[in-house]
Amino acid sequence: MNFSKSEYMSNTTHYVLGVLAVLVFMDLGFPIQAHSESTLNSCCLVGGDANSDGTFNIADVTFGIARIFTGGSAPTCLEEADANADNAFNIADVTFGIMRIFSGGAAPMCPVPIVPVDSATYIVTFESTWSVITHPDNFPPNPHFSGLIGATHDSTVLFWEEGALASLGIKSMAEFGSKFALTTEVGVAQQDGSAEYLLSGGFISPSPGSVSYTFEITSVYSKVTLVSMLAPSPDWFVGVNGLELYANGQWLDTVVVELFPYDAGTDDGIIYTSSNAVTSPFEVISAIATSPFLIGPNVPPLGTFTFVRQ
Ligand SMILES: [Ca+2]
Ligand SMILES: [Ca+2]
Ligand SMILES: [Ca+2]
Repeated sequence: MNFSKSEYMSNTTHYVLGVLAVLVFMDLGFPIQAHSESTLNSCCLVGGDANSDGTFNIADVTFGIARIFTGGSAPTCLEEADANADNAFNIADVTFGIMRIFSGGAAPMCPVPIVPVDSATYIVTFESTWSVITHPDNFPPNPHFSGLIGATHDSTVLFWEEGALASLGIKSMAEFGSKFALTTEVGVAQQDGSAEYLLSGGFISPSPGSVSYTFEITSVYSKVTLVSMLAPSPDWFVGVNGLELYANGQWLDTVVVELFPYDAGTDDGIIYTSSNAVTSPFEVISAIATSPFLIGPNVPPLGTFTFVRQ
């Protein structure tokens, strides 16, 4: 039987209207046996091309309906059948295809394959060398470091940075060794999806000494920020910001970071035991390259963070 173009269009329209009626019927709450298949391979060349013949058209919609409702052939490439690119092939893709063909809906696309989350456990050891021997200039009594505090996070958040003003969390950590405000800031980052785990470890007293802390980390939030106040001091601290532990799809086995002193820019004191003197206005965080840390031409490190994957 031959159809004229108008008859063909009319038949196709009736067919699609029938399918839409089925879909509406389903949306009203009458369950239709349908299945959903996940798409994790990466075979997609033409988005929405459920029958993998190199083009997307009404035949792909028909193919998808046959598969879902009447046990028709499986797509050779599920990603091509996943017209709405949500990493699953199901009735929503048929609807998406119909909308594209008959109502000017969005064009089908190849889905971005889901990358599995990779997790790891690390032990960080903070070893402080800061002592009257390494930094004899006005070395204070009771030298210690406050409890480790920080987070694992992605690249969309920065808790501190040289050249930037300190947050309230960094200020209170650097001046008083307090974890409270920085913990709140990590909580905000967790809420907005930029940080995953709060890191909160032990202190060192007296320095020199060491403390270790074990933490979990995942490849989605593979950066580490971790800080500690050196005390007594006006607003001085050590730490890392956004240290990357995952590179080229692999966890780094061991990362050693030498720690140098930073000034939070919030207290004016110039010796370890200076009394409180608010910096006004606040200045940016800066590496300290002067007394009491400058020994000859250099500032010797105050210690190290060693991150070892378990
Ligand atoms: Ca096709
Ligand atoms: Ca889909
Ligand atoms: Ca200061």
